[in-house]
Amino acid sequence: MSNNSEFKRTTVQTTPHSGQKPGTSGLRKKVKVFQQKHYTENFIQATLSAMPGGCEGKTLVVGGDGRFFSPEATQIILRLAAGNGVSHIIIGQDSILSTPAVSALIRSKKADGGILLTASHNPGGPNNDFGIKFNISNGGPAPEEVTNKIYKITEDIKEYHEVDLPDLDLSKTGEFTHGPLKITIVDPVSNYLSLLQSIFDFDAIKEWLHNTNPKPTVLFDALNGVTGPYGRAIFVDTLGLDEKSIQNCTPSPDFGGGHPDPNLTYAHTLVEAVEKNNILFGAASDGDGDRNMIYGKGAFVTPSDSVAIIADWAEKCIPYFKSGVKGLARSMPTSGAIDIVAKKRGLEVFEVPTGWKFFGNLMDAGRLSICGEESFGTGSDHIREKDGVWAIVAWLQILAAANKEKPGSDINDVLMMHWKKYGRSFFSRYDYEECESAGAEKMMAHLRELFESSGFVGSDLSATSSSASFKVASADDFSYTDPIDGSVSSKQGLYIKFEDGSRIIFRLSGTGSSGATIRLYVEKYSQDESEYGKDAQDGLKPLIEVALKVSKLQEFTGRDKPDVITVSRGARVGGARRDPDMMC
Ligand code: VG1
Ligand code: CO
Repeated sequence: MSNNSEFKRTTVQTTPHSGQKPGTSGLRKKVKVFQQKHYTENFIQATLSAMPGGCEGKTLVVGGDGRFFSPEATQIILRLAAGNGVSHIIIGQDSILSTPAVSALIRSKKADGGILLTASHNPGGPNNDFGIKFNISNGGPAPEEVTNKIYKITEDIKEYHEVDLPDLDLSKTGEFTHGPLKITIVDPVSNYLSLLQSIFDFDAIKEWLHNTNPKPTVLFDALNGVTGPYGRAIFVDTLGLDEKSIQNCTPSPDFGGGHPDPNLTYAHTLVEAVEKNNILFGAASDGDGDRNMIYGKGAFVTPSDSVAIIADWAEKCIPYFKSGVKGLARSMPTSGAIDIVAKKRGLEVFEVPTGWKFFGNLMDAGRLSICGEESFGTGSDHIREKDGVWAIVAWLQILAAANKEKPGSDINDVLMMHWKKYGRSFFSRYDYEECESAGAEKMMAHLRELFESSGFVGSDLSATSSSASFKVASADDFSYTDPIDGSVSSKQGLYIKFEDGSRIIFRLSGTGSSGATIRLYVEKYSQDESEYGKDAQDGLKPLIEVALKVSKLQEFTGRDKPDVITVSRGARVGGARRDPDMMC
């Protein structure tokens, strides 16, 4: 048996790389940036140094979505972990682990944290993005206190510590010794699968899938991301469905050249197959498996509705929630559909800033069970990350239950039932990608100034193409005080709330790898049944006009069209500044 002293720990001199500030979800940059000399090493050293309680003698989980540069980054992590005195590393075979699976492993193995190698839904490959994210011992993304510390260390880093180890073979599962490190290489799927089996009633889903005439058709699309093996284990091996029920299920380092983002634009392989083959239930997840899209023939579930509907059905049909749902939550720009469910059910509901890291404390304190974000993120306190596959199975469970109540129910029926009970929140998001940072910042500064000017609150903002006008009820920069630890996160998005309950929100993205992406969110609530079947785009038009006018977005950015529009009944894309209306 080896001991630490036999291995030569070396200290390597380095100089800081600028811009290593973790964003909404880790550090995301072009692969070429990570490949620069000492770039990845600096960030890993800073992460290990910033670990709460230090990293010496600790256990870490390492894995990711298998994107280009993951094997190299894994070997760097092993060398630096050894150099910094980490004692045990649990790795997914071939360095593959979905983000939810990392969170589950940290929790079940009682590890002290995890390093995730992913840029999530951003494209991969030598000319695209890589990313590194640090999760803490509860299995969730490191809070801002830790990420700020990481950034601070990167700003004046002078050295890092490593043990010069040969590359470890990551292809075989088992227990190994690698220099001073104990290594456990695990099958990426089994631990996660048994967690899901303890949460859901798979027999009820099977009963619906196999004993209904005609048999419900199902299609899962992993978009060549990490969920391929998880999808196969669930749809084929557990639910006993045909091979044809899954597609794009082999993880690829560049996601087959695609954009592993589950929305109606980028998951077109799913959308086309569902429409062509009349599939009742279609679903996709993103590169690292934490996002999901639910899409059946002619029916698209917005993420804001999805989380509200799961929250509404959970206690009734998902065994994990049988003993009760503790509380609900959403990110600030997510529609208020879940708030209405909470109110009717007498549950606490929280509004947190964008990013999953803000849900963890509430879950740890036992006040939050189910939460979501408008950006295709849905999850619960079974782990501390959003969980795409979990959300997909939750929808299968709901459909199985709905079919018990009313045979033949499909996704549209579940949606309509929900809106009839609670009203409908129309929601849309416009993304202006890779704008010039200076222009985007100026637009935000202009809005801040406007919000502070006297008379803005109470004023009427009018649309350009109609007589519609909206009275400003409040306008501010969203600030959040964590109810558990009292930490304050400010400047989390500019919102205007109107007297009729509608909202418009402006945020700058924290996940892009270059330039500034402006996100504009609009929301309107309706209890008029005659509107429920409508496309959100029409009803929201006056609000969007108001948003563009008040922000002077075009003037500041030169953009007259967004790149991506996500609407209640679909996402349309403009791609490289193309006309989004042409692409629906
Ligand atoms: C986006 C989404 C946010 C999500 C984050 C990470 O952040 O808006 O809701 O939590 O991505 O998701 P931003 O700052 O670009 O708006 V993932 O699937 O990339 O881990
Ligand atoms: Co993701």
